[in-house]
Amino acid sequence: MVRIMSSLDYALKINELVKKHTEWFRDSLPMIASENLISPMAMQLLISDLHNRYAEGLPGKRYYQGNIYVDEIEEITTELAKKLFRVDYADVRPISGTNANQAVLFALTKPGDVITGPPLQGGAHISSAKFGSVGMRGVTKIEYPFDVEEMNLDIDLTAKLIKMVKPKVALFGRSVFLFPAPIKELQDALQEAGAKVWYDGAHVLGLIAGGQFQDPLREGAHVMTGSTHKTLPGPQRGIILANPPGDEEKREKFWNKIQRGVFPGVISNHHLHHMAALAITLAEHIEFGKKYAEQIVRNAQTLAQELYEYGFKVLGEKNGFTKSHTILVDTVAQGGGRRVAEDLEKANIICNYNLLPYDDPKKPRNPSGIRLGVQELTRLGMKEGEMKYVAELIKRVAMDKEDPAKVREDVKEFKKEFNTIHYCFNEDEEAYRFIELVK
Ligand code: DSN
Repeated sequence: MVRIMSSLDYALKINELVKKHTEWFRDSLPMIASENLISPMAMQLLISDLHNRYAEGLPGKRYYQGNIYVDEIEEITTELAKKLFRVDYADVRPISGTNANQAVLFALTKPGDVITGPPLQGGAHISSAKFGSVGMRGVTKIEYPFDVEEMNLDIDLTAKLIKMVKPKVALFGRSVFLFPAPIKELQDALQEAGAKVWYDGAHVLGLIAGGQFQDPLREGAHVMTGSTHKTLPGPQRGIILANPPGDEEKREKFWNKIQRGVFPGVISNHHLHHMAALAITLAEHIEFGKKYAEQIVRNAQTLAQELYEYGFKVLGEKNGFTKSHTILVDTVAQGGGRRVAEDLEKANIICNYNLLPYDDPKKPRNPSGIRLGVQELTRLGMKEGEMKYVAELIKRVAMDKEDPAKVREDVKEFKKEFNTIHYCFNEDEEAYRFIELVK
């Protein structure tokens, strides 16, 4: 007999699925380069009353009553962002990295403008694509030439392109971001073109804040966008930071445009519970970010070296594989990116298949590579020794073609020792928490 599910049954089913998901991640090695674990103190604020409320505009200039404490929270969050990133201008209202990118596009471009940016198969974020936010704004992006051996932009050709195109905005930053963007090296070309320089730091925000990777706003970028839940291990949210060009009046004008791009440009309410959680993350990163960022980079370099020694084709060899949290591996010899990523998932090693610079961007479903990120494993307390074992587990699945179910048992056993959160206040609390639905 087919039993018809009631609404409550569906609610309980969702509860059960969330529980299963949480347990699965507890028993896995999460290695998606864009994810992380929020700290216990920040997590608590996500279920506060702030979740239920609205605030539009800026502190002291709202369109709703009831924002007395919200205003203070927003002011503190903004100050913490300025302190962490050593900037005069910060907007903590965007609700995601893409949303922050949309706000900048609204502020700095108009339909019909031309901008320049990295190519999709060279790791550019989807929001900069023709079918993403850039295209939706009616803006055309001309792609920088990419050097596969350097795993970075071809500096000479990029300089020529910028001088020729004279883009309104020159975009840097990627979602597969192994090495710093050559903003310093391109300064002459950027100035000659009179371009506004925008850096999408979503992936590497926590590294930048921790003094690793590069320092875009002091290397020539005028504005930096980011999401706050990748190497910066906070709530799912976005941020905009700026070092605008010119005198005081020009700087203020530039910043006002950005802030109008945020509201009323691309958001209404800005998810206040996430904003309060972000304040905790920023405070924690001021305290622990340097050590965390340093360990992330050491871990990524160790994992890359180990995989390389096992015979994997790890990209970026010429420059030491990576200077960030990310590693890119060409897995054609092991059956292709998709096949390897799916086998790894069966072994509870979670990563994603990824386009490589020489892949056809029109075929994103069957690319040659996998992307691995170590920021979450580092957050769980793993160091270089553990990275060597992670490389061995990956090799057993991808290279030796061992039964993923067998490897999964070893992953689960290994992971038991690494399920508490580090680099935050209240260290050593349980990482993968599940809150039962009230029945
Ligand atoms: N594109 C996502 C990633 O890098 O995984 C983030 O937006």
